Amino acid sequence: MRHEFTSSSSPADRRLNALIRHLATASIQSGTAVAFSPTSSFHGDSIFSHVVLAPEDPILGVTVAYNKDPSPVKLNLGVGAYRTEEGKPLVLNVVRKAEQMLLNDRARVKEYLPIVGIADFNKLSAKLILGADSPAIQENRVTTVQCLSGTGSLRVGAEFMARHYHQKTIYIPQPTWGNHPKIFTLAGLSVKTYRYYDPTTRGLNFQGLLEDLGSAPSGSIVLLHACAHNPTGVDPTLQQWEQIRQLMRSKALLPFFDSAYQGFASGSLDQDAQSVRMFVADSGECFVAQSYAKNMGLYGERVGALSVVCKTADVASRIESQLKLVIRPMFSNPPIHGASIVATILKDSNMFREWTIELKAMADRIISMRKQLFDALRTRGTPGDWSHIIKQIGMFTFTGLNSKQVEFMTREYNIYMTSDGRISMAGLSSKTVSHLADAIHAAVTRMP
Ligand code: PLA
Repeated sequence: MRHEFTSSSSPADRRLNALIRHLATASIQSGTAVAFSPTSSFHGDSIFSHVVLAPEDPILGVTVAYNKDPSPVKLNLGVGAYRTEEGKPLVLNVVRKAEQMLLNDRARVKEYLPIVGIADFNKLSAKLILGADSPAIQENRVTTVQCLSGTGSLRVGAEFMARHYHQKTIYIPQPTWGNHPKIFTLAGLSVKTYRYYDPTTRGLNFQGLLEDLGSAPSGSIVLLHACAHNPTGVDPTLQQWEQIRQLMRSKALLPFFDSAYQGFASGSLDQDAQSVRMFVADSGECFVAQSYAKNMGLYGERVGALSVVCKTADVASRIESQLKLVIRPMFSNPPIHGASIVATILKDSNMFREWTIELKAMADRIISMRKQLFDALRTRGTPGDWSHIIKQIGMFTFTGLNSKQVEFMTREYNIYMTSDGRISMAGLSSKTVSHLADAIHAAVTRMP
């Protein structure tokens, strides 16, 4: 522990020292350190008057704008949050049932959890993503820690790598979820991209991907979307995954899977975990960040897990001890409620089955919305090939609409989406499809 505090070689320490130096210099230069007095703070400018107004988040800011719009026809297709056919947020029945059970259990208390969270939740989460028969789990080579949803799991994993992994460069797909570069940069990693999406085919740029990973320095970290790639909705085929695996293992590239949509791509939890399981089956090491936001509809409960699959049980337990040192000063220990819901559902075979049925229904509704939107554009004779709407998978369609067209649709049709042309299919319903198709048709014909 002593060593932890005195060493100045870790990236976290270096960042902290740089920040302290910067603040000290800035306050001397601007004179704020000397000028401060109780009187000047009452009558003069705020000591924070230099703080500039930050822009809204590119995804969550869409909801902020949507909430301000009084129009009755407004439609929020920004954030990836599931809505029912009635356009309402959905709490799964099985989640309500689990909550009721938890509520009825008078033995439950509100004590702090251990730093790594609920043991059952961690075991069951690893089983869910790696498979019940995973040798890695049986051989105790996996360590899992409960984190704050997918984002928190990614951040904890990244902080660990910045401290303990020899390569500090992470390759992320181009494009990717907008929060990825920020999470990894702030954790102290250096972010580079690999080619992923080809706008001309609206499919995977597989050649570009292989070339870029092929020329990445040996040992680099590679972020992979386990399924339902966000924002493109384009995933490699199983054969392509196998080629990616071989290439990455041959160059000792370290896979960091982001699994935020297990069950949402195909409707099957097992099928959507195949990419991850392929990389675990070869006995190599990897990181996996899981989120229960979408597949269990637990968005605001912030439930997720980080698993590290290691070569040996011994390494796994040492890594866990270090993950605790990352978590303790970050959020101390995770919250109880959401993870208790998940553990209750995962450990009861009937509830688990109920969950898979509700999950499949959500995935199917999204798939049906793809078909309906595609048909509606065809009926209107909207110029262009829209088959990518039904080919892409997961929560989003990457429409190919440009930022001007998006702006037009928001202004004229009160349809809210991210400026890259991504629409959340989960926010669409049979009732709103024609409004969206009208808007896309107008955008494409009036602003080609
Ligand atoms: N990873 C990917 C690929 C995601 O798309 C998201 C969420 C997360 C991780 C993190 O989710 P969590 O922390 O809530 O578990 N992406 C959303 C929401 C659905 C967001 O931007 O926060 C999106 O609209 O892209």
